[in-house]
Amino acid sequence: MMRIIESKYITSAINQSGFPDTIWKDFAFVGRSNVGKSSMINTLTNRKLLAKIANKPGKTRLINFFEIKYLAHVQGCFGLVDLPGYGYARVSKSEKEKWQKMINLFFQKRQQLAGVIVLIDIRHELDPKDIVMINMLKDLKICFMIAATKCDKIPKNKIHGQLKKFLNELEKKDVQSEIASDKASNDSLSSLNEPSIDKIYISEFSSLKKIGINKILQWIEMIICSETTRGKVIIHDKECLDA
Ligand SMILES: Nc1nc2c(ncn2[C@@H]2O[C@H](COP(=O)(O)OP(=O)(O)OP(=O)(O)O)[C@@H](O)[C@H]2O)c(=O)[nH]1
Ligand SMILES: [Mg+2]
Repeated sequence: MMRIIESKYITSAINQSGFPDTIWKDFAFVGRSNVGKSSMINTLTNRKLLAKIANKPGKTRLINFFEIKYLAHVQGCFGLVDLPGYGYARVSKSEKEKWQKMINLFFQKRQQLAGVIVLIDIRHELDPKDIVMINMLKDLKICFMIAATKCDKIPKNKIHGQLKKFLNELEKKDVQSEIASDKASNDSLSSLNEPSIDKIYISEFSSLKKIGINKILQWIEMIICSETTRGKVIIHDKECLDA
C-alpha cells in the first residue's frame, strides 16, 4: 500500500504556459464547486492547509499543482492538480466561460495527466455537468474514478444504497461502473488490476471522517504502475522534492 511521505505546492496556472514541466504522472480533481476537491487533497496528503478550502463555493480559481512524494515498493513522485469547480452560480457568465475554457484546455493539453477523480456529493443527484465531464474524459481516453464525498453526512447504512443509485444512473448514461470493494484484509482493490476507461470505479469518501482514503490511493497507485495510461512514465527512486 502506498504511503505519502511529503507534499508541496508547486505553482498555479491559468493556461498551458503556466503548467509546470514535471516528469511524473498527474492526477486531477474535478466536480461541482464546494463538493470537497481541495479538502480531498488535504486529506489524502494528511495536510490541513496544502490546498485552500472555503465554506463558500468558488474558492479555487486557478489550476493548482502539487508534488507528492510516496513510498510503495519503491519511492516515487506524482502530481495532484486542484481545479476550480463547475456550476458556481455567483460569478458572471464570462467568468464562468473563462473557467470552463481553462479547465477544458487543461484536459486537452496536459500530457502528464494520467487519471482524474470525479467528485460528487453523496447526498445529491448526478449533475448534468458531471455527465458532460465524464463524457469528455471518456472521449479523451483519460482514466477516472468517482468519489462520492461528504459521506459523513448520511447514515452509514445508507452509503451503499447511494453508490448503487449512482451506478444505475451512470448505466442509464451508458457508463459501466462498479463499487470499489472494501475488504479490510485485502490491501488491493480485488478486481482493480488494470486501469480501464470502460469500467469506472466508485467509492465513498469523507474528509471530515477520513473515510475512503485507501481506495483513492490504491487507484492512484494502480495507474502509476500501469504503462497503458496517458501520462508520462513515473521516475522511480528520484528525490523529486529536493529542489
Ligand atoms: N462534512 C463534510 N464537509 C466537507 C467534506 N469535504 C469538504 N467539506 C466542506 O465543504 C466545503 C467546501 O470544501 P472545498 O474542499 O473547498 O471544496 P471545493 O470542491 O474545493 O470547492 P471549490 O474550490 O469552490 O470548487 C468546506 O466547508 C469543507 O469543509 C467532507 O468530507 N465532509
Ligand atoms: Mg477548491
